[in-house]
Amino acid sequence: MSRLRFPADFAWGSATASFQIEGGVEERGQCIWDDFCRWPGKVFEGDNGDVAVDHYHLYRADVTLMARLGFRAYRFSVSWPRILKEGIGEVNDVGLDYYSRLVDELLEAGIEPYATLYHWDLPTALQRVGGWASRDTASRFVEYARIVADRLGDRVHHWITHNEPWVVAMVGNLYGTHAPGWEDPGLALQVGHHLLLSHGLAVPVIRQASPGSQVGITLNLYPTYPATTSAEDLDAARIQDGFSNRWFLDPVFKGHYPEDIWALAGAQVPRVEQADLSIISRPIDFLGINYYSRHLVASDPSGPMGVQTLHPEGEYTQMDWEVYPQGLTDILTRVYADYSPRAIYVTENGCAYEDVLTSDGQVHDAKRTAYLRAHFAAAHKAIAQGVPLRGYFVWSLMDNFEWAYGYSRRFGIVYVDFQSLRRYPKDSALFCQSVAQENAVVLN
Ligand code: IFM
Repeated sequence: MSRLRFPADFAWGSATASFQIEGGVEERGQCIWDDFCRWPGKVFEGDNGDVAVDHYHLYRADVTLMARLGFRAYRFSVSWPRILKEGIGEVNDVGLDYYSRLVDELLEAGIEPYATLYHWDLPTALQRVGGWASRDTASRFVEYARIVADRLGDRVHHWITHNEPWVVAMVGNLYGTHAPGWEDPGLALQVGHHLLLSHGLAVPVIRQASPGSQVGITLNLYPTYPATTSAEDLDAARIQDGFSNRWFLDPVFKGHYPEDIWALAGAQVPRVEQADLSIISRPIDFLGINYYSRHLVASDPSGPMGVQTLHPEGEYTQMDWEVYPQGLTDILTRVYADYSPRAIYVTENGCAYEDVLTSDGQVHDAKRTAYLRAHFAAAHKAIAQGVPLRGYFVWSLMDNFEWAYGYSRRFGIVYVDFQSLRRYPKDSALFCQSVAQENAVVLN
């Protein structure tokens, strides 16, 4: 048995996102996910976020639960249409007050708030005038960020501009399986550029409104491995890595798009104005990494970009994502070696499995516990190799609306009965509690 101890001030937390948990639809404006849920066939069984797990009304009890589980940090997102129902214009004080109360409640419980400004719920009114495909939306985002940071900035000291801009751009605009549901490669790259631009524009604004705070961005990253050491497969891995990782990492940390992928994109490259990349690469205080799995790829001239993604033998979660803890060590060490972020947080990591609630209110989710244990150990390995990893947020605090999968995928360490909305900590929550309390992971 070995015991892996984490640095003294390590932030153990859980993460959620507004649309996935809040509900409280009557007190906010419409967003693109409300619309997407009504698009027949796009979301599992037409599920929606109207009630979700009603965190909007149950937040006090949820904060108490987090504290009971020993978490000292919580990553949540602010719903733009709850602050500005039309995306711009009149501020919805009810919405701002809600987040202010949430933050107070967290602080009182000894939990440090980490606020994400955009976790995918773009106001419908802004989508009607082009959404992220329009450069104007970047400026609208900055106004929204200023309003939120002005109100919460005295108490929130960690800000994340965007969650997974790759997913917003590609899954929403290239693959069409997320809102707004388009399938247009050029549009997707333009959206990605505007997301990055809005990030860079917002950084100094947040810093001004929230002096002394730490500002960063969260990217979903996939360590990418070639199937063999052949030149073709190595090339396929380079391309896949460029598309999934470097397309966002390079602009943020190096002030340019990766040349190889830019060339591959041909006529689909985004329109970029002169100062954009220096704005996008303004220094940030930390990088958030969301890690779930890896890519294993081979060359395939008939595949997209000449790449085929393989499905190796192994263990998979209910999302059909391979369980690959070593990938977390690899992505953390690689990102630190290539980009030197000042600090890194794992802002999401977790898994969906088919959980069963027993008649006495327990969930014995041994696979999730094993998954988390192995990934915590993988993070520890990276710290031992010098990576400045400052915290780790489990995705997710509780079962919630899993986007196109609706309520059919449970990522929580707390089980939610979607009918009664009662919460039941799973065994994995108790495991996280022991890790957070002891600041150490025990390996069998
Ligand atoms: O639920 C999502 C979250 O909103 C963003 N990152 C991945 C999670 C699991 O799919």
